[in-house]
Amino acid sequence: MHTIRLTMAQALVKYLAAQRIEMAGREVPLFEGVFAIFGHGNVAGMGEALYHVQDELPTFRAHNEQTMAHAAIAFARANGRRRLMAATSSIGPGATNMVTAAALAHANRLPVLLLPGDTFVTREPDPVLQQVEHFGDPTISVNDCFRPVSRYFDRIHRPEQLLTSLPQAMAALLDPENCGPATLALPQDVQTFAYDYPAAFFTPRVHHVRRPPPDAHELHQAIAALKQASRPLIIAGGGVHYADACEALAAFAMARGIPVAETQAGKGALADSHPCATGAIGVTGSAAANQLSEQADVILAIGTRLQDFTTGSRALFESSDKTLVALNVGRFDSLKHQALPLCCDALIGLEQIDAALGEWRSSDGWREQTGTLKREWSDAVHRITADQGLELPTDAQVIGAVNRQALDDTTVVCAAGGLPGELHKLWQCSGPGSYHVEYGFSCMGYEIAGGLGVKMARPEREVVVMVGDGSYLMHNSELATSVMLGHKLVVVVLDNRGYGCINRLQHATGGAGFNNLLKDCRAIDAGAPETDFAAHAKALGCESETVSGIAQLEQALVRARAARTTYVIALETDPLPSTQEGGAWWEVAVPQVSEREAVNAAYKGYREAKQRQRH
Ligand SMILES: Cc1ncc(C[n+]2csc(CCOP(=O)(O)OP(=O)(O)O)c2C)c(N)n1
Ligand SMILES: [Mg+2]
Repeated sequence: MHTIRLTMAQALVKYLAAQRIEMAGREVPLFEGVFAIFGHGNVAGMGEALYHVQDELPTFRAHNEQTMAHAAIAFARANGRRRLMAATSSIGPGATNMVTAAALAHANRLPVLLLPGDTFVTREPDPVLQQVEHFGDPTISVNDCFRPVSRYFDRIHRPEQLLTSLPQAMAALLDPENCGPATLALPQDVQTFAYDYPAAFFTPRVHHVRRPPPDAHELHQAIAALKQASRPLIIAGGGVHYADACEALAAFAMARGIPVAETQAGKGALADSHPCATGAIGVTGSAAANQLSEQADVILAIGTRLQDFTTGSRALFESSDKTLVALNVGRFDSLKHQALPLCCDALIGLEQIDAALGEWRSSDGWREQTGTLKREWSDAVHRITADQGLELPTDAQVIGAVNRQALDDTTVVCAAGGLPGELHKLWQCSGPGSYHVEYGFSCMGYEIAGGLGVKMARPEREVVVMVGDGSYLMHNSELATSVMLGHKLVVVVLDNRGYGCINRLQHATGGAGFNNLLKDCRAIDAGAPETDFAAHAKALGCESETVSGIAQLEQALVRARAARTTYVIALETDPLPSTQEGGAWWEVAVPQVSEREAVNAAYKGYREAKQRQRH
């Protein structure tokens, strides 16, 4: 047998560089590259190995392990889960910094290969710098924190374990049903151990993402349910995008006269101009989609996890006279909410349903109602997002400005705060790829790093990151990475001086303003610092400016587009208003007893609202 003598780390990167995938008829590398922050846990082993493969597998230096992994995850999502990145860290804090990113990828069913360094398997120098010693179990290291947030986890104790572990890791990353983070913990000594690897292990391999077909019985049941429907509705989730089924969905909805509502991950499946596009569904949904969901007789949920924001905490479309069909590539999701399961690939499922439906269409009245509600909602959006000339504009008005300035190839990126809800309700999508909001984990600090990952995946697109002051202050350092790599972002910072959405939630649950807006926080007499976001971004190498009001913002966006490097625009906004139109109830637990009358009143309202919830 022909063998090649390599260290474990050299073999690992050589294998990654040999993985390929077909995208749009073209064979391309599966891995774009590796984000890396080195320390003693990976610099000698992984660092040396990566140095030699820079042409096939580039290394990108970032500024924070969590956010570099966020960028890697965003890259995979913007590539429809078909192209990937890896992230390698040192041991200890570098490794645990990536745990949050692993959880984010897990919740969103997005692939990322995490390669944290680990302590010596020989244990000879123990305890090494940054080792957490577990008194009762020396086999545990901090990397065991990755287990509950990884779809695949292994610790490579011997170099030859790569031969069996790497193919499994690749399968987990590319499996549409169990897609998520794969973590290979790499003890620093084992990274450097040599082994005679079979040369065949490094033969280029072209991967293919499986498209599981439906079970005949489940398909039959789903078709029978749809054929009886006169008021059908489709909920489109992220799975529609990942199955590349957006076009098929648009054609199916049009031909059959079915309104389509979208989840956060599904948004953009249809362009807003599509006659069947009724906007967002759920807690942050459009009045059109939510009203239609209440009145629908059959709901076909495609590629969605049916999380609380989609179902209004199970109070939105849960009446017993409704049939829910859950078309999902994962059995786990297809069984939720007592749905009729249709467990298969979204594209194949749609094609087979369509082929069996004959002349069936929704009722004339339903299609008319869809058109009316769509028009009414569209008018509302224009009204809500119009410039009112306010000194402190609302989030909605800022969204209007950014949306008016956006091009067809603009992608808006966001994750946490008040913005995701407002964007879900109000952002008008030009089609697939135009909307990238991380709302499975809604992780503050994903925004800028996520924007970087999107830009790396789709350099031809304009990437606009919308971010609150809180999220910006939590993680902003990948701005410097975007400047360094020449991946230009446009970043709009909405400074409402605090955690605006949580302040609103606090009041809605009867609480007093406390520890959210900066003015309500413990501080010395001089008060909280007034952060100069434009100056901060400039210090990181970006171009930047501060503007006041919507008109100035729109002019600044034009300058930002013309700029060569990442451009940050900061403006002050009003923390109090949020869009009241549309929306649905969301369950947030309210204290059962309190000395505050407002809390007791909120609890009463909470109990009443829970009556509508079905289990
Ligand atoms: C990492 C993380 N910590 C805490 C939260 C809870 N949380 C959600 S939004 C938010 C405030 C965000 O503030 P900002 O970015 O300024 O947006 P705003 O609410 O003001 O629109 C907080 C604390 C979270 N989602 N993620
Ligand atoms: Mg804020």
